[in-house]
Amino acid sequence: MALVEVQVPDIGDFDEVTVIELMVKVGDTVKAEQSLITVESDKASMEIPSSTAGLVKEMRVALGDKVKQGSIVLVVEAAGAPAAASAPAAAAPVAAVASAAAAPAAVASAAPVSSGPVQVHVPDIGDFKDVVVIEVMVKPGDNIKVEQSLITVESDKASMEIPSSHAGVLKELKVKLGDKVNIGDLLAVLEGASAAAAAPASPAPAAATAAAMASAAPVVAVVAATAVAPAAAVAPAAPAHAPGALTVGLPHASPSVRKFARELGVPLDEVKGNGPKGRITVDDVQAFTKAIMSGAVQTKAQAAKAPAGGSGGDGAALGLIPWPKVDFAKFGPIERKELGRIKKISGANLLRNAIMIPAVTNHDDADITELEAFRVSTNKENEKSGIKVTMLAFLIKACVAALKKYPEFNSSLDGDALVYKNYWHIGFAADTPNGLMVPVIKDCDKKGVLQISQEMSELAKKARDGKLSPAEMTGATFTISSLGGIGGKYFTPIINAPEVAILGVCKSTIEPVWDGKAFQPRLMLPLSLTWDHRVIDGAAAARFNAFLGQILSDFRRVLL
Ligand code: CAO
Repeated sequence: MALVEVQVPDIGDFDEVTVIELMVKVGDTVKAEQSLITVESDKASMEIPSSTAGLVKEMRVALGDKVKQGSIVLVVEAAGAPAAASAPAAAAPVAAVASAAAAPAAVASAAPVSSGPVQVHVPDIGDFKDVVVIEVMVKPGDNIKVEQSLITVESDKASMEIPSSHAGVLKELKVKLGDKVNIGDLLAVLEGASAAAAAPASPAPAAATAAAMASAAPVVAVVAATAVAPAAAVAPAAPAHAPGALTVGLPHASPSVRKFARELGVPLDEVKGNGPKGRITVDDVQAFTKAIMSGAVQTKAQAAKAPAGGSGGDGAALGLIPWPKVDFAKFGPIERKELGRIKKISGANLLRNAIMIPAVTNHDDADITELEAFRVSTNKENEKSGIKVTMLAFLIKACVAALKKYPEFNSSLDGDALVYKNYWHIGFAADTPNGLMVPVIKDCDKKGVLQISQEMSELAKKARDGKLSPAEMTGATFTISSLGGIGGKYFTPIINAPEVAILGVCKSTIEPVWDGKAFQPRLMLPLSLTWDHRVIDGAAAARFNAFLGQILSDFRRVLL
């Protein structure tokens, strides 16, 4: 096994550059062309690839070291490496560096002298073809200086900025994010353009032109003309950033880190760089990804989608003031307990539904005196069957009758259309040790009260035992939330989207009801119907409740 010294290859006109990132360590196995270190001059950063594959035996550079062409980066134990492998790296990366750096020079030298509208074209960008526009740094109306960077393009090997050959007001930009461009393509039209007086008359040395770029665009200069990632697949055409984030320049990261972030879908402009000069490293991208996965942080996109308040977002996306942050321990002893999985899921759903649905609740009472007597006698008769009928089973049947009479209550909004469902699957809220669950009884129109009671008790048990299957929790067309067994008078249930209404039921009580001659003791059931005002109006809701009340007070109406 030959020991091979890997040297800094020809890095064009760059003299001494600083090592700002070590991408491998002793003991690592490296591939040929794999990036070993990142170096940076005052104008550009670039990655230095390995000329040979093998095991890293010794690092010869450290962070902050100054290196130049021929400096030994590291020593690898190369399996079967030819002696010549100790020569500087293959020509390809060198060309990439040189051509990227040389690009602005070509622009400047080609600049026509004109006082009218002038066209700015993609200059000679060396061997690069179909490079993707990953950043647009100017917009129509901007006052452009000579050498000011207009766009950033990226190939699989390098990213580079394309400067303007002229000064003037940007009239028209001819490219957009994601476009692929080539040498000679029209980039922009400037007006009131002055000649590129500052441009050298003949091709300037790459370093000199790059320096001009650097002074014109100091924020991004450091990522210009970067070179050489492993010769991997060409980066996807999709822009690396959302358009809104594209105004101030690329985050400070090498092309390989950029590529890595893009593969993971990490928004690089949200990653804090911990490398030298705030540079974003692979470790930073990995740490960011881990933090996202663990839920410790959110991307801006997630925060924008997340609901405000406790279940995720802080409400910023809705333009709300921040959620209050209180150190409760200051006021007394506390215990912190993470929310369970079901609470988190249902919380996020409830919050979305509460915020997004213009919901109104109508309260009413139903006289269930006779129905309750019938229920009690039915249970007595069926004692041996083991099936206990509760008021909720009657309510489900009564609701199906009301839903049939008022079909918009059994519908869902789909964009600008209403989807009416010709099936009646009723969900019922079940209180479980893990939180609220909503099992669904399918085809309630085809089932009797006894069957519904039986299914309900089975599903409620499954819910409490955490054994409900997804199929048993989906497909509801309407939901009932009954607190009847617990207490209360009225409440405002939250609609279970994409349903458009929900019935809340509380504990029935004997109340004095005027029959026209005298007060009679009647068993009254409090009903709270919440409905989506986009679909249902108040009159329909009042009718629905009234009809429900009629059925419950005389259940024979269900048959009509
Ligand atoms: N008025 C008076 N009593 C009622 C009643 C009502 N509206 N509804 C039920 N009851 C009585 C029952 O008859 C039963 O009495 P007995 O024990 O004397 O027979 C007792 O209350 C308990 O009933 P239950 O709660 O076991 O049965 P149910 O069919 O009414 O409800 C279920 C089943 C699963 C819905 C219920 O157990 C449950 O989980 N309720 C909570 C739902 C909930 O949390 N909703 C809120 C959602 S919004 O946050």
